[in-house]
Amino acid sequence: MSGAPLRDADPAVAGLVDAEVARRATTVSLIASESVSTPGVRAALGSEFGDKYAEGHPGHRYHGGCEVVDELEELAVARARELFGAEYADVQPVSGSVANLAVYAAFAQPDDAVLALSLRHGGHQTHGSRANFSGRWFTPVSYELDMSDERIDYDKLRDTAMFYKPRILVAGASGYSRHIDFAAMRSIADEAGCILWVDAAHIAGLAIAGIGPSPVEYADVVTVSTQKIMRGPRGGVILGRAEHADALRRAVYPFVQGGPNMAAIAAKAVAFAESATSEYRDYARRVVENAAALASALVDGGLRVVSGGTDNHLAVIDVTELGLTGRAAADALGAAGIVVDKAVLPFDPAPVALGSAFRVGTPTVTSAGQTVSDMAVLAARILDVLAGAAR
Ligand code: DSN
Repeated sequence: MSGAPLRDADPAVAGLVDAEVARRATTVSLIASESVSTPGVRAALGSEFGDKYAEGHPGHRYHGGCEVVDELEELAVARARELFGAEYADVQPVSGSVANLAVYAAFAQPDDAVLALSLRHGGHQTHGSRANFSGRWFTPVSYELDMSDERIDYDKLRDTAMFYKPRILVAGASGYSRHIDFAAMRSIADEAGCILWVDAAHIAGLAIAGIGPSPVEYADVVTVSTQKIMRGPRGGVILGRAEHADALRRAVYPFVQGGPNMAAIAAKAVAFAESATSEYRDYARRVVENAAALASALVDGGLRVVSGGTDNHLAVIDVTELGLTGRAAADALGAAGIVVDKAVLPFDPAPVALGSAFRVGTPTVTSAGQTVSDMAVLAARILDVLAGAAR
């Protein structure tokens, strides 16, 4: 309890911070779900707000001394509602996954059917994986991509929804590179009589920049992660229609969470303000341009990109033709300083642990100022490394 700076107080942790800084400086991150938090976000995240307990919501706290954090949370909520165009916002969820848990708590009872994109076709573990609460406590039903174009087949999805009549229809993915037709999703949910939840963790940062469709006007509830394209702190947000406000509020606190991380809420408020600027919109546009350029250069180099390309910040690259597994490709690229995630193809015959693909995303390289011409260089290096690994 020396009060000394980190380097003196804990040389071991300080050394690991240095090692992570060095790792970042010497590698290129193409992890689609990562970006680089801004200096303002980092300052807020390290602020005194992190020490304050504030169970409850503004005006209704369990703890004393919450006058300032009430003001802070109200500011963050107002900014979130304005930025996303939402009737209701809760900025307390500590992560996207926890925000998702709160959505189940608000709208579903144990064993209710929840219809979502299959994990193997680009969905997320909180959308019904048996290894996750969502698959253990609820009844997961999946839809898949169409085999011919590797895109969502909305007619087939409608038939599936009408057959199962789920409690919730989930739109949103971790590995889908095409715009989702939220209007079609709304009409399917209406016909099947279910809640439409859009997990916009990946694409929210594009929607607020006017790039790609915004889910808010169509969905009953939308979940967002602030650390992805938005360059905010690690954390979640729930947006919803006013009619669902009470259920969503109670689902977050007291059902799922105790005291929120007020420093993260401060950092989210900063990120919301920064994301409302023309500078941010320009960055988001460049994220998408870079993803398209990277995917197209990889295709020109002989690789297949799932669905033939990308509309957003990510692409899934098939390495079957090289005789590599996704894991071998990701390992080879990692050893060459290019950090990617291994991935599975839709209809992948390989086990999930290996996969036949890798996923790339461009928020981090774009945050670092890289442009379309840098993507050509990066693609050439990726092709070189994979050719070496395939020998
Ligand atoms: N872990 C995230 C991803 O990489 O897609 C999902 O939230």
